[in-house]
Amino acid sequence: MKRRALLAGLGAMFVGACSKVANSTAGSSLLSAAEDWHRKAHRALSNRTALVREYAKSAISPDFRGNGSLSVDTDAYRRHVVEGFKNWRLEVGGLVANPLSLSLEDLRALPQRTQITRHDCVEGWSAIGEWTGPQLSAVLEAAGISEDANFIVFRCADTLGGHKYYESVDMVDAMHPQTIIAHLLNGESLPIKNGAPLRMRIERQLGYKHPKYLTAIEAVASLDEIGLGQGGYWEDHHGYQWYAGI
Ligand SMILES: Nc1nc2c(c(=O)[nH]1)N[C@H]1C(S)=C(S)[C@@H](COP(=O)(O)O)O[C@H]1N2
Ligand SMILES: [Mo]
Repeated sequence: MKRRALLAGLGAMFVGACSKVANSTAGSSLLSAAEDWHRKAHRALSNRTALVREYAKSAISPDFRGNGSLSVDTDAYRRHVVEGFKNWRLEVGGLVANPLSLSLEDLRALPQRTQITRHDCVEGWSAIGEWTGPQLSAVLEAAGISEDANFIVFRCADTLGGHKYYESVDMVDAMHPQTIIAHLLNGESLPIKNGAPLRMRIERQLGYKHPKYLTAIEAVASLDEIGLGQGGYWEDHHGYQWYAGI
């Protein structure tokens, strides 16, 4: 829906700009350049909705290594571990009509997607794993996501280097069919090192855009007021690019 709005916006920009210059010869070539640009923008956006490769079970890495935080150093988290995460909640809020507070059971009751994908970390390693969970799009639709939402912010339980971990994506990645809230890795509850009990899989993005220890999902119009305003822990504190598409 956002994609349509964005494309309509791009279209309107060109109608405005092009009607003034279309009558001259120079204007005609300008017009076709603009049309090319528009077509390319359209193509770039439709590429972003394509699926990433999915692998056979035989390709699964024997051990999916952990990276960044390998646990959460709080009493609350240790209590959740002891309780088997039965009191863990995922809050869904921000620009939504019906804020939600979901248990693992609630998430398991939604239609599930299982996908075997390759995770690529910018630090130079990859691993293939089978992830299962509901699509983020289903949760956002259940919450009644507003047309004014441009980004989804993911809040996490851990701190890394003294800062709360968080990340964000735009609506194209949020609504992508392979963007899931994973609670299983290779058919088992997520190991602690891989983000138990919940972590995002945003398969069109590099590893640091897949938040672990997920506590909340927030729909926002702008990232300016979130963290230091760059859209994520790595962007705010280490100068990483916000868009880490693959
Ligand atoms: N909450 C949280 N999410 C995180 C991180 C982290 O430190 N904390 N590290 C990121 C990085 S850099 C990578 S490569 C992956 C690692 O996922 P893994 O531990 O399952 O291998 O998680 C990402 N998500
Ligand atoms: Mo990473």
